[in-house]
Amino acid sequence: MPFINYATKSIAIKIVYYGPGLSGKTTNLRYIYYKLDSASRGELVCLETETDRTYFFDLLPIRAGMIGDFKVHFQLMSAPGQVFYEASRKSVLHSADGIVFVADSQIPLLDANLESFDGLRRNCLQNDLDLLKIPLVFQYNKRDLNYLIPVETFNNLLNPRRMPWVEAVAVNGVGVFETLREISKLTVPVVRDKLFGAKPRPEPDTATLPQRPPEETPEKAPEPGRAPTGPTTRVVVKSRKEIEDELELLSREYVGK
Ligand SMILES: Nc1nc2c(ncn2[C@@H]2O[C@H](COP(=O)(O)OP(=O)(O)OP(=O)(O)O)[C@@H](O)[C@H]2O)c(=O)[nH]1
Ligand SMILES: [Mg+2]
Repeated sequence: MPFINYATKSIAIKIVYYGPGLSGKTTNLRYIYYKLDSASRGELVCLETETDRTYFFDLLPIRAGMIGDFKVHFQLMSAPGQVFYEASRKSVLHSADGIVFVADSQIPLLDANLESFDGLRRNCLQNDLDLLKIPLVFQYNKRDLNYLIPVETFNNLLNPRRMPWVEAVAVNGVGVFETLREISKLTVPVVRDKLFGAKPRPEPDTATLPQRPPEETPEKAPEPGRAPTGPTTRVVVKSRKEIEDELELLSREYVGK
């Protein structure tokens, strides 16, 4: 669930880069950090060992346009890939709004990718995240190397739902912003719908309200502590199309840099 701050009119959407050790998760975040000017992003925080391996997480906040009059920030986080950091992976995934699975395309690493994806399933379950519903994008990284796992094999084994996938050479920036754009396109509308999709809550005199059409699903109560409680709060939001256009523009800006 995204974090929404009604006082500062900002929404934080958490995207977790997940995948086996050394697949290139931190490399993605570093590239985004170096390509964006400082007005569009915060500082990159990397909690790493002396050998540049993530042991807890990386965090990069970036600005991502508006939903209505709310500023949207993405909190890009990478989870550590090394097998013994399972507890860190689980806590980084907590409350994720979207996941990028960064796979290593080298043939000998097929098992490592599959194990990592199994771990993702397990950690999603433990975090009450539904891997079949949460926005998910696959990045097949290191396509510059020899002896590659074919994309078709990857899709058959990891991605039977055919969620978006991107072939990447993250170390050169190839596919990095495309991946970000894909996960943005999936995440923002879901977040918008979760937060503002339902009609404003009725005033206490419910008898004066028109009947809800039978096919509509009932409004969900806002999560405690995350949404305003007063009945007067009203948020005007853009349509899905407008948001997608905005993201398209934004990603063109990114890619152009
Ligand atoms: N050849 C090649 N090397 C890459 C590519 N992307 C990343 N690397 C290299 O792979 C190594 C590991 O990259 P990281 O980004 O640190 O990997 P990670 O997924 O964050 O690893 P952990 O923190 O241990 O989970 C680094 O030496 C990168 O330069 C790529 O597309 N091609
Ligand atoms: Mg890392």
